[in-house]
Amino acid sequence: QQPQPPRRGAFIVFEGIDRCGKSTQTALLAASLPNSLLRRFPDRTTKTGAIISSYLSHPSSSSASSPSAAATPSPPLPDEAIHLLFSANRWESAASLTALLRAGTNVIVDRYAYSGAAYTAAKGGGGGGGGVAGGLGLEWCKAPDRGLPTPDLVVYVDVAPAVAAARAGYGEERYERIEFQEKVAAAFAELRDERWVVVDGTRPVEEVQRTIEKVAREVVAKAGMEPLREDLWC
Ligand code: FDM
Ligand code: MG
Repeated sequence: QQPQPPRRGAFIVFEGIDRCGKSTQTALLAASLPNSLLRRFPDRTTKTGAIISSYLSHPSSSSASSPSAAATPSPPLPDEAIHLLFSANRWESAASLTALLRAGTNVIVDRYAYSGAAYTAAKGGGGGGGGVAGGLGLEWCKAPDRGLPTPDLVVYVDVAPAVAAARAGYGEERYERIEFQEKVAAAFAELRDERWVVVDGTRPVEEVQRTIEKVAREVVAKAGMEPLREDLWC
């Protein structure tokens, strides 16, 4: 028998609209799944992350007149520019994610490229449908993330925007408005692929957790037999 290389880890992505319960569920899964590590996007600890974090903390209507920018007000970031920063923020981590996965760690991430495409496409005319290739159409939005590590599983935590809006802390950040979140949800629906599992985020936390843990364990068992792919949306 040849010595076996270490089994690779599984790459598990959580997606959903704001306040759907992703952060709770990613933390619970990371705590219950052996040999796993939790990351989140945007990663606000890097240089691009600091710009993104500041962008998100301003309400969309008054981004140019923030008191903290009073001395030298900088113009608001165009939608295209912030979109590319979110993507760059993922590319900054791509090599370290693949290294962890190859070394056998299961990597769980709270948001990924699907959020990147869905949130920007939602600005570009509702769901990004209609085969729009330019502007902020869905294909344009997906392009910068092409070739990132491909998840083995995307857990979509499904909660209606009106339900999410009633949860604590809603409205603190830029995108947390019901009408916008409806468009984000429509764009997410267009991004669904064979790796997605949709879970009902209105069920009790423990029930959602058990459902996710069961799927995740199956994916972890299978991931060890398949090569890691770095061909997202290629
Ligand atoms: N978001 C997140 C984007 O618009 N693009 C992206 O690529 C990512 C990863 O940032 F409203 C949005 C989604 C959300 C906000 O994320 C911050 P959290 O997970 O809600 O903190
Ligand atoms: Mg949020």
